[in-house]
Amino acid sequence: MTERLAGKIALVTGAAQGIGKAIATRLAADGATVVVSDINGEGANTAAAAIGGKAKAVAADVSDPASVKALFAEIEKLGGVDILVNNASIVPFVAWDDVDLDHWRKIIDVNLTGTFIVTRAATDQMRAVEKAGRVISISSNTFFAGTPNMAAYVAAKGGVIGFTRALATELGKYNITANAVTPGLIESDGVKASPHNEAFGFVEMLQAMKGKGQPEHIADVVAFLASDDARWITGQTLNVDAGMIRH
Ligand code: NAD
Ligand code: 4PL
Repeated sequence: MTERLAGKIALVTGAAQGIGKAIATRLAADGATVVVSDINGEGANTAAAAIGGKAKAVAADVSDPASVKALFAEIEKLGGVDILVNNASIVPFVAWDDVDLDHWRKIIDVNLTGTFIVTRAATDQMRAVEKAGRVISISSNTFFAGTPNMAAYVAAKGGVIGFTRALATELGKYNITANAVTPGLIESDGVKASPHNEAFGFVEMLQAMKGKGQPEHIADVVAFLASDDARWITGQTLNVDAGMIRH
């Protein structure tokens, strides 16, 4: 598409499928070297092969510090990360009556603590080489809507927004920006295979524009936030949902 990310190294977590794969594809199309990471190593290999060129698959579980340490050792060999996209998450559909402590802990562990673990390692690597860095975290418009059957997820996604605001303050002096994106319902691989796929009718009724949200709608906005055009934006949450939420 462009060469605006030429020379940059981007890490996308949860990039074997869905929104993460679309983001990795778009950043590669803009000229970045993309590390396609996922807990599903086989899926990451397939996605990286489909992207081709400079894409490289590295399996990692964002909630496992040892696994994340090994991931960043690989990225170090490439020259160190410039752009981090925190995309990996579990997207549950669990009725409130079934939300127990085990579920709550699992969702907070992967979706919020995983974001912290990867961001800690990434920003340390960015600072070590004094790079202008980007941290872009995928939250969700469920944080604004209080969407049903996702209580722990909504809490974790709110945590990602709070973390992003604090991170922007902490990292501005290092020329690293931190922003969040809140997609609405997107027809990703995960959603297509889940009960969320039945919600499109209701969600489209609330959207200002009609149609089903696609992974590329999110990838294009992430590519903008990763680009030099977005250099004066930090600590922000960009809502990308065809106008379902107005705030
Ligand atoms: P998806 O389920 O299709 O893909 C998620 C990927 O993350 C999978 O490949 C999975 O293996 C990986 N993953 C899960 N746990 C992991 C872990 N511990 N470590 C590393 N990778 C892990 O999901 P999606 O719909 O493409 O969602 C992508 C992002 O967008 C998520 O952050 C999700 O919360 C967010 N989001 C999705 C929607 C939607 O409607 N699809 C809406 C708003 C926000
Ligand atoms: C509006 O993030 O944003 C369902 C499932 N509906 O994961 C989401 C909406 C889902 C969403 C989400």
